Amino acid sequence: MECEGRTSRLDRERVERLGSPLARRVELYAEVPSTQERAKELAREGAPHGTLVVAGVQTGGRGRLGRAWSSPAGGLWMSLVLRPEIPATHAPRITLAAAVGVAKALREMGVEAEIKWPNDLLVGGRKVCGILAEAGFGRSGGLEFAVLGVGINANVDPASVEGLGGTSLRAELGREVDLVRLLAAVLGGLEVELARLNDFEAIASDWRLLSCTLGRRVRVRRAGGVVEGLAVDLGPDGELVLETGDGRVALFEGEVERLR
Ligand code: BT5
Repeated sequence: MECEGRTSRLDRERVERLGSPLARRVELYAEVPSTQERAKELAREGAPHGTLVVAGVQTGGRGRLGRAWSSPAGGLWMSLVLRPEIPATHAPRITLAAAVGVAKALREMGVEAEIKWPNDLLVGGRKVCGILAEAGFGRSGGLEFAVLGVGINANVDPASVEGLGGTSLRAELGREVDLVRLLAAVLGGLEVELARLNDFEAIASDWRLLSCTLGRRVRVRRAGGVVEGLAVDLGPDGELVLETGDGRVALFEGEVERLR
């Protein structure tokens, strides 16, 4: 099966020839409700580490907290089944590692991607990629699997994401992106970062360098209300540390807005 993007396509043979340890098993769809849901199904059925689900279009793509993720033709919509050997408490590191790995891959392609805490990749302040990591725990509480979803607006029509504050690689680079090459670069970046999940400081220091959140005054909306302050650091569990008028506050979830 082949999936038509706009002019690039996800060619099954080329995807299978990637030879990445993160593409040991591949399911490729022209269209699927959500690669994330499909990968979770596979993970629960025992699919091995490195099972990749990739689609040309998603009709029910989603982000965090059940939000919709727009996934028209031309994008790279993918989810990976991971079985990392890390304690369950380290699961939040997967999101950070993935943001670093994908940001580096995009930079190698000439796109100045920056990480907005916790999981967005922006170019010039516009979102080009969303990352969603979800963990599955065993009965004993150990981390059984993680499903890592990455959605990249590669060659999507900019008009379809502009209203969402998004941009596309094609708009930034002024040319079409080869989706299989992009996939290879992303898998390569992820492989490097995921191999060092037990070395949080290495990932965190790269995250800090790539971040567009640290050093800024921000307003964060979260379940407990709104907090404003100076974003000063990334904590050991991926939390954003804010310096506020009432001292330091660590945030584990929320939406960041930059203040001028
Ligand atoms: C995310 O959520 O950024 C994670 C998105 C993960 C998508 C991938 S695609 C492959 C896999 N399969 C899935 O079903 N999901 C994963 P969040 O931080 O909650 O951001 C969602 C918000 O981003 C939405 O509420 C919109 O405002 C905005 N948005 C939606 N689609 C967008 C797009 N294509 N480009 C830019 N922004 C978008």
